[in-house]
Formats: sequence, C-alpha cells, structure tokens
Amino acid sequence: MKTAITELLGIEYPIIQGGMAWVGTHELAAAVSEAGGLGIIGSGGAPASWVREQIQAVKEATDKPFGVNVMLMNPEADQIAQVIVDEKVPVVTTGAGNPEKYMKMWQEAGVKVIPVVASVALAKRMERTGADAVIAEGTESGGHIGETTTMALVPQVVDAVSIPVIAAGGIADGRGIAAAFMLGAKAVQMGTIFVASEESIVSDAYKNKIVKAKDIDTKVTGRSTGHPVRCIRNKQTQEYLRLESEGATLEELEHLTLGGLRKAVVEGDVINGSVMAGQIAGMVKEVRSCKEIVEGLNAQAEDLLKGTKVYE
Ligand code: TUI
Repeated sequence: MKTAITELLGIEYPIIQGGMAWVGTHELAAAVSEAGGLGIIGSGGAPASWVREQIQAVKEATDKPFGVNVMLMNPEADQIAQVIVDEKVPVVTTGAGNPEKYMKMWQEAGVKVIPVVASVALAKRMERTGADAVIAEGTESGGHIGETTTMALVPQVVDAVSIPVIAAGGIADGRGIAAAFMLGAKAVQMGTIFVASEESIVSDAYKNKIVKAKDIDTKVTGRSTGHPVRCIRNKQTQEYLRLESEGATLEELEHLTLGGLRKAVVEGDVINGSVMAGQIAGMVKEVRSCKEIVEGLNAQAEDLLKGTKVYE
C-alpha cells in the first residue's frame, strides 16, 4: 500500500511502531524496520548516552529507515534532540508535550518530524511550525493518553490539517488499519501488538499479561493529577485508584508508580509494576515475529481496502 507516509518515510508498509519507553530498544526498532515498517527507539526517561547507543545498534542491524521518539518530559530532552541531529536519524516522533523548540534544528538537519497529538489544536500548531506529518493518538492507547477516542480524533485532525495523518490507539489488526484509512489516515502507529512480539525485550510475564488480557482489563490511573496513564489492571492500578478516590497526595501517588514501567518490563513484576498497554490488548492472542505482524496485518488491510480509493 503506497501512501503519502510510505513515500515520505521511504518504507514499504504504512505501519509505524509506537515509541515506547523501555520497550522500544534497538532490537524491536530494527526488527520492525527490517520487516518494512518504521521501527522507533523509545527514549522515555533514558539518558542521551543510552539513546545514542541504541541508534548506533539499529544502524548496524539494518539499512532501512528508523526513528527515535522523544518523550518531552525527559529531563535530557535537549541533549537527545541534539543526538538525533548528530546521528542523522531519519525520523523523529515526539510525545507527552509540545516539541516546538526543537522543530527548527531538526528541520535544518533534514530530520522528518512527526509529533504525536491528542487534539486538533496541537495538530494545527504542529503543521504551522513545519511538522511533516502528525500522529493522532486516541485514548484507547497504552501509557500516557489524551481524552478523545481514535474514532473521533482522527477524522477531525484529518479535516483540520493538510499534512498526512497517522492514526494510533486501538489498532492491532488489518481491520483496524483499514478503518483508520477510511477515517483519512495515511498510516497507523501501533504499540501493544509490538510489545507482545518475539523481538520485544519485555519480560515474558509482561507479554503474558497482554496475551491473557480481555477487552475490559485496562485501567486509567492519574486522571486527577493531569497525567492519565493506561495500564493492564493489577494490584498497582487497584491501589492507585483507591488512593486517588481517597484524595491521596501527589507524592503518595507518585511513590506507587515511580519506576513502575521498568519494574514490569525488565524485572517482570507485573503485580506491582506498570503494565502499560492499550485497550486492544484483549485482541492480541499470541506472540508473533515483527515480520509476521507487519506483513500479515498489511495484507489483511489491503484485502479489505481493495476497490476503495483510500490509498490512491
Ligand atoms: O507519550 C505518549 N505515551 C507515553 S509517554 C510515557 S512515559 C511515562 N511514564 C510514566 C508516566 C508518564 C509517562 C508513556 N506513554 N503518547 C503520546 C502522547 N502525547 N499522548 C498524548 C500526548 C500529548 C498530550 C499533551 C501530547 C501533547 C500534549 O500537550 C502538549 C501541549 O503542551 O500543548
């Protein structure tokens, strides 16, 4: 499926991997890019030196395009922005904030800039500042989320901007990709399905939580603090939601989740850790290779979209 996004990024399939903290390591990013999608290194809260090492490892593993996600709340975001320029990274995606202050330096270095947005207002602002595309991410997503659903957000962003729009949130099969295309998206970004891929370095316990999850198994914590985060429900989310309803202090709440994602990804503690995943976890039933995922989902979407004009 050739689209404005496959052309812009020089990739085979209109499939982008979400830039996930702790999960988006060089192993996963290289596997998704090798499969013909766009693999993304997830900087999360990592230091700039780690990001540089990951970039170099991806370059050794594949000649295909890849990207780096900058989580804008990272205290080393400035240094990471510079590493991206120094290492001539082809694509950058951003999350959890407004990347305006870095746009000029990235554009001048020839980096394609694709911010994640959760509203029409930010999408328009990003277009004005020179973004090459935007990722419209619905509240179905895992991790740090906005309020609006993918179904409502994507067509409104598509109508508001002239740059290509990538849909994210609640997509994990060819039907979801086809649906996103019908809403006007030119590609999709998926996270949860790649967390549960063979090449993902997350603990088996984490992958099992996704494979075993049902439709209603995710919970959103932190709505009261202004930092809503979606995870698969466990002791930690239960405790957090209880404390939140009792009006606990920010300090008490943060204490519960501090280092929680690392705990779940690296240590496999899926009881006290943060098992970030999207609502579509209930549909992910097996662990597959990135190649099987990218090729299989693309073929299914292409089949469904045959005879339509959405990817002309
Ligand atoms: O960034 C994400 N998802 C994430 S980041 C993350 S790391 C983390 N770990 C623990 C606690 C909190 C975060 C885990 N998941 N998705 C992209 C995304 N960006 N979703 C929503 C937004 C967003 C929200 C508000 C983007 C911009 C924004 O406002 C910008 C502004 O200043 O107007």
